[in-house]
Amino acid sequence: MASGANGSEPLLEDIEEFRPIGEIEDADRRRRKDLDRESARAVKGGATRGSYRKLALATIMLATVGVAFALLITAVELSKDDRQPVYDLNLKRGSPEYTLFLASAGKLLPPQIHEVVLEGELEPKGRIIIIGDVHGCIKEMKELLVEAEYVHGVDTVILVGDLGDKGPYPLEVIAEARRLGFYSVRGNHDDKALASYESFLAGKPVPSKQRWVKEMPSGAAEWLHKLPFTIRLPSYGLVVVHAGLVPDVPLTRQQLGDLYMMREVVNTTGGWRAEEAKCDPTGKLGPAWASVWEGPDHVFFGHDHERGLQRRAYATGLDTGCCYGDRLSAAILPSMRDLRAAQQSQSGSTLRPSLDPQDIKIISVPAHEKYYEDHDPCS
Ligand SMILES: [Mn+2]
Repeated sequence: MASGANGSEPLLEDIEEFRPIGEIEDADRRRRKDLDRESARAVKGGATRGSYRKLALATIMLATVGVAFALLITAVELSKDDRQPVYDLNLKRGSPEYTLFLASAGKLLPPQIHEVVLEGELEPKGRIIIIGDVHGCIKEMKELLVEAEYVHGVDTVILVGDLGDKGPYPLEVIAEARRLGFYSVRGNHDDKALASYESFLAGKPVPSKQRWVKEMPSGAAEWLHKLPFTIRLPSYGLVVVHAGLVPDVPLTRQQLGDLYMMREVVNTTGGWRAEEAKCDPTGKLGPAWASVWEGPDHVFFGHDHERGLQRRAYATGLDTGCCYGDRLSAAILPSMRDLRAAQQSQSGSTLRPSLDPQDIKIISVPAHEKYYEDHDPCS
């Protein structure tokens, strides 16, 4: 690993923690082989003493110990893996582009896939500002914060992911997000950046779109690596995710690839299935997932600049294509204190289970220029 600003190597340590199942099985097989060899040696020693009974007993005991040991190791490895129960990455999609996007997921999983931010972690007077796909547009991000009258240390900012690529200042966006303590979820481009960074560290070629990762400080890479796939704020009844959620599937059963890639859903006999129509030549274009999402959580997301701003009863899409020369947008939610006060004065009741769309204020600023032309139908 290239030595970064602080010279530490936690990224690789973290990766080690999330070894793919295949590797775990290989290690287990190796252990079993070693045990077999030990067992064979014991058998040999026993035979020279000429006692077949002792030999058989030793073999059985060793085999038992071996099996018990192997089971114990497997159990320990599996229990380590409990945090990531169902991450089939949907590699069966068939489209080579689709699998390309999932280059790093699975070996560079964050320590926390689904982060929860409790009310006690928010400033009581602070608002929630959720910002759409920034893609390196640092000027517009700063202008949007001014437009939002963002107060550092009071308001909570959450980015919907895709911080880099396409736009001109990916490293500055990451640095500013870290400096100001923003939350962010992982977007498909953050994932690609991580995969490219790993390639760079390993001395392998880096795709031209991610050349910027070669300048990325190790601390920034580590920060990027830790971004969860979803952030939930139970007090607001909201979830932030980069691309979307499949209706009727619990958060922890959602496929990781879908969380940062899906745009549409297709209704099947087994329920809804995520699609990324542009990336799947065989896929039939289904409805936008947000149009069939029925809550109860209100989902804020990005990734779908072609549909632009989406305002649904239980979902708000915030990718308004800043890097394509359109706009950078944000949703602003009142502080919990103000939200409670307003709702109590309206109905005298306690907080509704989900956000009312009228509590969500949308702001945006125009892009300074068109930074990127979309030649890649899959991004
Ligand atoms: Mn995206």
